[in-house]
Amino acid sequence: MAQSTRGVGFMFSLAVVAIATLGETARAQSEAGGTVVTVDGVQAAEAEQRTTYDGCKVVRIVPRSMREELTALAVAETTWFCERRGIELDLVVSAEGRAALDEAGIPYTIRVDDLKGLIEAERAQYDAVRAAEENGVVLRGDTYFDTFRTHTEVLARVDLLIADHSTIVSAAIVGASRFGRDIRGFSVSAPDSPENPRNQRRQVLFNGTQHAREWLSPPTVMFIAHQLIADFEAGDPRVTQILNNVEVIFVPIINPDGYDFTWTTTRLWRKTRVDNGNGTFGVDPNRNWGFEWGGEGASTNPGNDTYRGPSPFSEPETAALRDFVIARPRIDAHIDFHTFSQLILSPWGYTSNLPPEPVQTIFNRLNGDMAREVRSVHGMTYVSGPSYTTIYPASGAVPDWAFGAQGILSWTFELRDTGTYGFVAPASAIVPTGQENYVAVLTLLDYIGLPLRFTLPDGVPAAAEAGETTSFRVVIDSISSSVQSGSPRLHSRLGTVGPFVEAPLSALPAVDEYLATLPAGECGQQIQFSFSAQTSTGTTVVYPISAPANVLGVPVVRTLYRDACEVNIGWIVGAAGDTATTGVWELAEPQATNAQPGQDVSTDGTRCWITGASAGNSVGEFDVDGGATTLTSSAFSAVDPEGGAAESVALSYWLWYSNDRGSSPAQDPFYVSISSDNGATWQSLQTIPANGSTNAWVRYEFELIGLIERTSQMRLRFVANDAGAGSIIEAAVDEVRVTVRDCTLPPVCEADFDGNGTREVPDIFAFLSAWFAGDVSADFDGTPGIAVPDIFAFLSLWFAGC
Ligand code: 0X9
Ligand code: ZN
Repeated sequence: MAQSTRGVGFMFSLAVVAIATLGETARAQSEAGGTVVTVDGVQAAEAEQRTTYDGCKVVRIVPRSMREELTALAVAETTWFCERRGIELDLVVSAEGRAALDEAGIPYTIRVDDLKGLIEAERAQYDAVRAAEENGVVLRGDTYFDTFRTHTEVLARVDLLIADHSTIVSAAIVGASRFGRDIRGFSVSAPDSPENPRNQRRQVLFNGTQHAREWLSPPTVMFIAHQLIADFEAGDPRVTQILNNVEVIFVPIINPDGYDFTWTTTRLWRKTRVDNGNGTFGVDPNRNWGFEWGGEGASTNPGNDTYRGPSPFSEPETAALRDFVIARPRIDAHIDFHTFSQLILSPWGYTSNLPPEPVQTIFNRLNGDMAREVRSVHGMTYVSGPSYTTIYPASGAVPDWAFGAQGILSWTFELRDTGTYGFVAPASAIVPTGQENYVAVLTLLDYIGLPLRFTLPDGVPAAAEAGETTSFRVVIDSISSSVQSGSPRLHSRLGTVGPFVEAPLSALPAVDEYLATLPAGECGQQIQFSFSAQTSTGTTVVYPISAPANVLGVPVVRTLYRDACEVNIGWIVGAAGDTATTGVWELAEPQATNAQPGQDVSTDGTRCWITGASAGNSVGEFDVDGGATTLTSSAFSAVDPEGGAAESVALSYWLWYSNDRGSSPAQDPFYVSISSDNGATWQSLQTIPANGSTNAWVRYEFELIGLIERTSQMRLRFVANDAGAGSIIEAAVDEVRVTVRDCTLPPVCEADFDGNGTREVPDIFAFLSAWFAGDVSADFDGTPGIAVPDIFAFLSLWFAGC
């Protein structure tokens, strides 16, 4: 991802802003009494002073000077980000605060209009789910993920998991918080056995909730655990393999004092609850870890949201987790779950330097793999990269300590969303967020647990061309072994039966990369395949893990039309009504920004159609502004010269769409229409809804049968629109294809003598006139020559019908 906005304008880390007193919500109004969720162990006094966020909005400010930034921070109730990737600053500001901004002449845009309403709706949702649960207690039911859960409820569920799955789930005690709340979790692994003792397996640690207000974090940790247990118990081969080799440790909440406080009192509390003695409370646990503690991106101001604490590990919570990790030298990997911004962040946070090789490559590859896995589930984009350059400098964060001091591969995950709901995610986000992160962590667990891990960096090819071989990359890597040179194999067959044919994978120059080449197949066939490789000690690993019972597959198609979008073969930019002033479509090599791709998708060439290819000085410089920009493709044919009317013909293209990276995100849909009369009339083909921004290349495929008449004068039209001010809109199109997927030609109906598609009486007359004329087309009896038996042969076909 490009950092085009970094260094532009004014951007100061919170550490610089030592005079700001954020985080105390002293100015946010509090109310006494009211409906208060009582949480075990919380002092009644705390519960009485609920912060109501009356009149508060989340506003986005683009400070033009350090003075403006300081003023904005000083009037804010709290911060609303971690995504400080550019010059924007998102803050929670009350009505008085906004008046102060107005007075100071600091412009702002509204990100969340009714914060109080959002928080109240969240509580109402919880109350409704809780009321429906028997005795208000979280039992063994499936409503657990229907809402957010208190610390007490989370621990009750942990106890149930241990009790209900005692052979695979064990307790894991971390310690206690400053105010005596339990910090504990559990571990999941295959049952202990003499041949495979549990205490010799590798370990991976997942924890949540260093930051109290990030409520999507504990259910995500819990969801991953539940899914792992369920898949293991269902006999899933991949999870079985993983849990035979790895013990996965889950600690859903490591800052329970802060977490309880967000339930009872101040919903947007971030830190721990220690009394700093100067009227302020709390240390940021994620600035308290003792590796390069107190460097860039950590505050010395106790009132600040990123206060590092008086000394490294001054907080019982971080000290307890530190001791827990040190006592477990088999922990190889760790993820600390936060919200929000959809990021996968690897070390370092304290410096822009990159980790040494070969770990740098390992981090890069796993970053990309995990982001790709996330996207494969619900299409969500999680941007990945080293912390410092991907978001901002942060010293004393857990991944730097885990990696720097303990050699553990460690990440910060920032879960959904990108700011629409921010910390106050709807409960309906719990399950999808859990699902997409589950598959991401599986690839990490594969890496830790398997002697060799296979990944396909470009995925399985969408289709293979009839009569041609198809090549794609395979990565085979390992944390513990090395690949026996020459051992990687492709096992493939044409069709779904018969033996698999073995062929070696050829090594590519890039580390751990190989090229697999599928044999040429016939249109309509399915090519099935799997891989194998050996470690240097002779262990064979196959992929997919259950091959040959389960293998991968690629359909063989016949391409009728292809435009790789490298040269303009007749596309038209612009249409009546277009008013866009920047970001007009062009055919060019794209330059990466936060919102647009850095590369096209076709394997040959480097160009694609894009709304302003240039990155410019900021993400908003060359995006679509001022209205619509229309792109109309050249005319193409969707008619198969060899095919029949019922043949399956697919239209496909790759599309990138981004509309959620600016200050008014998710406002504008993107439209695709199709014409079969050379653009005279159009019908809608696809609309990407305002909230459907992909920020990624996605391939779309449409069956044309039943959708539109197939002619030799088809056209596509793509419309990107920037209706509202402040939105960042970027779109790109590449690789337009028309393919025949089902290549079996329709049976010929011989009784339809005139070939008009139906068998009717006129076919008899047509036949008879050919017969009288002595035409060879009237020869139906198999013996040469046109004679009376041909009439009987034709009539019996005609009566039989088609
Ligand atoms: O600032 C943080 O602690 C994290 N963001 S948040 O908005 N959840 O507070 C990001 C920390 C990333 N730092 C490292 N991985 N070093
Ligand atoms: Zn956080």
